[in-house]
Amino acid sequence: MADLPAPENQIIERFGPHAAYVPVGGWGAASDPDRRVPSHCCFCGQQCGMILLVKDNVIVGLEPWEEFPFNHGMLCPKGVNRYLQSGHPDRLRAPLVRAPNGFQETTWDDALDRVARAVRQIQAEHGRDAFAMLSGASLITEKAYLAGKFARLALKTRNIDYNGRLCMVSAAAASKKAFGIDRSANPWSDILLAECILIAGSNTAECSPITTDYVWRARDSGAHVIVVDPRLTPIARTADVYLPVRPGRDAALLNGMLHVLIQEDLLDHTFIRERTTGFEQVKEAVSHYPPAVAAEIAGVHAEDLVRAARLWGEAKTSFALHARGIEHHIQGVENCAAVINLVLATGRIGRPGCGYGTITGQGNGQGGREHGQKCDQLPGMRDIEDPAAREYIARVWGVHPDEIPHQGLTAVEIFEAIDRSEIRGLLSISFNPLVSLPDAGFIRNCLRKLDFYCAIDFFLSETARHADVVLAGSTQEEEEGIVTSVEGRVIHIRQAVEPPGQARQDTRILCDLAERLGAGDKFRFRSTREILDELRVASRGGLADYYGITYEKIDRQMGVFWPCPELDHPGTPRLFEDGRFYTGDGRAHFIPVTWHPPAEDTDEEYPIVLTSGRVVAHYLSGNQTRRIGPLLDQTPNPYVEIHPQLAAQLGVADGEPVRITSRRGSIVLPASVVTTIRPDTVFIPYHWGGRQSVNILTIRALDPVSKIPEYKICAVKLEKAAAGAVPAAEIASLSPRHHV
Ligand SMILES: Nc1nc2c(c(=O)[nH]1)N[C@H]1C(S)=C(S)[C@@H](COP(=O)(O)OP(=O)(O)OC[C@H]3O[C@@H](n4cnc5c(=O)[nH]c(N)nc54)[C@H](O)[C@@H]3O)O[C@H]1N2
Ligand SMILES: Nc1nc2c(c(=O)[nH]1)N[C@H]1C(S)=C(S)[C@@H](COP(=O)(O)OP(=O)(O)OC[C@H]3O[C@@H](n4cnc5c(=O)[nH]c(N)nc54)[C@H](O)[C@@H]3O)O[C@H]1N2
Ligand code: SF4
Ligand SMILES: [Mo]
Repeated sequence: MADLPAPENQIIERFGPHAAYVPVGGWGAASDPDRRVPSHCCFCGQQCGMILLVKDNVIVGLEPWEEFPFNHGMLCPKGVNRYLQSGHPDRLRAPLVRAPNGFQETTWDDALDRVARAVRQIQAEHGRDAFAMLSGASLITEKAYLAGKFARLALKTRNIDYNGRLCMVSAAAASKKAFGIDRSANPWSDILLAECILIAGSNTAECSPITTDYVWRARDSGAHVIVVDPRLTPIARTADVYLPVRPGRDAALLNGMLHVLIQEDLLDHTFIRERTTGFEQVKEAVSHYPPAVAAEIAGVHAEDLVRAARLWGEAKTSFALHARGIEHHIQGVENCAAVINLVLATGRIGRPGCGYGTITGQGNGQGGREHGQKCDQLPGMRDIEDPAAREYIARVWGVHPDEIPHQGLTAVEIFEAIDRSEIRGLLSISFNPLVSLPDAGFIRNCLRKLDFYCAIDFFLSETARHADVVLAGSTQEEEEGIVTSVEGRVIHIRQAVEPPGQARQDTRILCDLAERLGAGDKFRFRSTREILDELRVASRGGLADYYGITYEKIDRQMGVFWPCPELDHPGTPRLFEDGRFYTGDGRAHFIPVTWHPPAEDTDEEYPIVLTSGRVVAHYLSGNQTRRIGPLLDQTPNPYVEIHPQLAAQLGVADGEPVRITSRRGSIVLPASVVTTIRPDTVFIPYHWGGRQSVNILTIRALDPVSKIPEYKICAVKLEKAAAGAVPAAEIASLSPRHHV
């Protein structure tokens, strides 16, 4: 593999170490490729445009795609290094079956027959819903749509859910309630026009690096920035007001800000009267949060809270952004609603420079939550329990409405049903739950209880190591398709290479399995284009209407924002411009919020708050980025961020091992002593498995509405550990065999 270009060949933008780069001359083996394929990053929801350089069926390098309007050629370190995934020696090249000493390769016929046999046997003995499916939002939308249809018509199970359940669902539920639709309301160009930007629970610079560029460009034009985060993240360092909230106290803090807006009459009364419902109830709810009370609960200074409220209230335009920091809570939906209440009270939505959005996480975090791989959803963002929706989708699929199973269990609930032996078989695609779900000890036991487990992946993940059959699937760049980015912009993923060896395209695997399960006639797709054509019709008339979206139109327009109901419709970059919302009454709905404590608050025995999240170099469970040398070098191992005061109490110096224990388990990690975290809180990045996994400690507590886990808070105790107690990366059993 070629070396990275020397630093002098890079223009490192002003962003410092967590930078977005514009490479000069490209990355990797930029010379003499067979083809240049303009496409998008396979990682996060920013979905940066980039030109893939292909030689001999391998992506060997990248060039900036300057014309793509979202990122103008800029990439973060993950994007810059993504090409190293192609042709990787760890790549699964044939299906695997469990053998006495690990896995052995087999033929596709044998592997698929085994899966079909297991499905039939388990369903005959325990009922159809005893076989479950888990899917993912890294998948292109065609695959996501196919997964939902496959579960309902081929597996005939109600139990399908997806990894967006760990990610997007709190924001989705709040947006659906307040606006009647679940999409960021604005194109990101509106950020540039905002006078005030509120960022709550988002490590923007590391996790949505291109969004940082928008925020900082707005700042250069005079915008004020407010950041709410228990850690002084890179974006927080450049904020006008930084509110170092104690984890799990956002609802009180945000209610406190609205209290100030009401008291100081910084409201848009006309908007509230003509375009909304429910303000009086919200006014009553926030009356209990005067600044002193809210600040006391939130662990911030009351003056800062008031200053933040005034900056928001006095601005003429504004943009509110939030991410998992306020969403990964048992109060996740209410936290999002509390942000929306600020937006509605000041009437700042549906106009240039006036916006709101959750920052989507996974590559297809948006498109992956629209077309039916959620347990409660049918394509087009339709409700699976709505009789009209069932009837419409049944017609598109050529079945009777009664043949579509009803709502099933969510991701964590599926594991709880496995624990109760109600679910006996599992098929997963694009999901690594052993690393990513909370309470990893429990999840591991569930995997052991399964009668049969099949994983579809292109790298052997920690979870796939528990499988009976592993099907060698495809990466993002191995099938043509669409993805919907953070802005709601539908973009075109071009196929750059074919799957290597015997590996197969994910869509073909699902269609082949459907054939063996007796549903082949519903899965006769010869290409993803044919899947998109069916999806367009299936979504027609739904909230997420894609009928007017084709690959060619996306190419012509550099993306199409949905809804796009007709072929000659240009798409809808900014929602609600006509003043109407997608709710039954056409108005936006205020939602009253009352703060309540987290599922597991600190006490004498477990006195410290543990929170978790990400670093710039790694992606999600790390199954992809831990195999890429430059990214692994940047952050080779997890660590625990500790404030110097707490470190002194523990007698721990930077780099020394610390044992972190919760009621569910215990791990040892090196201390990273930093002044950028609250002294009552520690932080661990979650991209590692085995004994390095923070999810050994986290709690299996769910938001009652969205069913998202409370990853962002549990109670722990810390002690200095013996020298040498930090586990080495578990190379043989749990970590990648090679990295390139
Ligand atoms: N580098 C990188 N980028 C990614 C990803 C990745 O794995 N790596 N994953 C993508 C995905 S799927 C997602 S979901 C996004 C996630 O993007 P983010 O949500 O920005 O990332 P996190 O690190 O999960 O958490 C964000 C911040 O929440 C803060 N926080 C913790 N508890 C609280 C709290 O109670 N209140 C508040 N206000 N803040 C709190 C943390 O200190 C952290 O800085 O990133 C996407 N982009
Ligand atoms: N403690 C803690 N835990 C967390 C979080 C946190 O902040 N703290 N964040 C949560 C969040 S927001 C998220 S999104 C989840 C993510 O958790 P997961 O979804 O489990 O993590 P991924 O690494 O995306 O796992 C996806 C798997 O899909 C594979 N894959 C990717 N693309 C494709 C494809 O096109 N086809 C196929 N067949 N396979 C593919 C990858 O190789 C990988 O093995 O983690 C959650 N877990
Ligand atoms: S990981 Fe996200 S920000 Fe980084 S290059 Fe890829 S899409 Fe862009
Ligand atoms: Mo996520």
